[in-house]
Amino acid sequence: MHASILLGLLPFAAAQVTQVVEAPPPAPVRLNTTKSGVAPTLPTPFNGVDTLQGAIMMPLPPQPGYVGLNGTAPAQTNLPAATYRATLPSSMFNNLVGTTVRGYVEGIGTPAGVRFTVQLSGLPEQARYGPFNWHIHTLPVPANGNCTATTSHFDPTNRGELIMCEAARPETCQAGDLAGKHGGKIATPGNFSTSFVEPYLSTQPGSAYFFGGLSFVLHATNTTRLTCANFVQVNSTSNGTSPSGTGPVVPVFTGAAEKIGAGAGALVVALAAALF
Ligand SMILES: [Cu+2]
Repeated sequence: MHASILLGLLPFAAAQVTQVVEAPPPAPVRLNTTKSGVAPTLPTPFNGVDTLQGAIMMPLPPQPGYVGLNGTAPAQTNLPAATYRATLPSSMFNNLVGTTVRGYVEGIGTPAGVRFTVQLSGLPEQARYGPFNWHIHTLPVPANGNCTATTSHFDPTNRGELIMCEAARPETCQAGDLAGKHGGKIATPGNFSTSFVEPYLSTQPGSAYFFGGLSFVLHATNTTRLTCANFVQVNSTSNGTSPSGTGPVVPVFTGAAEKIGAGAGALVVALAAALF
């Protein structure tokens, strides 16, 4: 190959290097305490726990009797028949996975809890990035689409996430841990859909279990946040089909400053794989 051709390729090579180094991945952070510090089930000795973006990377197995500092969640009854829908944006918060996950999560109040419908498409490659975790988080997604700003799982009973949710006792789980209570991480390729009734969330504004205005977050297996959207009230209700597209506009991520570069993201995945 002529040297002139090589020189011509240099700008492209430089651009690729720049893309990787300008957005380093968040480093895992080792915490020596957990959010709730719930007794009596902390390991002895407790040597801390690795977190990524505030989430525990490897929760301990479920343990019978483990509940939050605020006790178990009470069942939510006689809820307003209001519908709240989180519609995923057309641009992924984190594009390291090479695909855009689209779809929505919708919840409608019933006499006994919230009936949720989940419809996702375009899930990333399972072998590299899955299975995918999914939760309701404590804070809304800001206008710039930064999923990290949603902070931790919605957790009105202050349970923490050191110990995995015991699906057979959902009242002891974090209220926002939809995956933990309803089928686990998403392990199917491509598309995913499910529906269920969730007794420990509410459509009643003012309730400690109200999820309106909060956010839905989809994670890669190492907890990296892939995409997110806010639950906004909509007039129509789901009948199991796709949304009409007439719902409110949700924030669409357009900036680049918060994104994780593809190469950097792969490093995070590799690191997580090494830890597992
Ligand atoms: Cu989450």
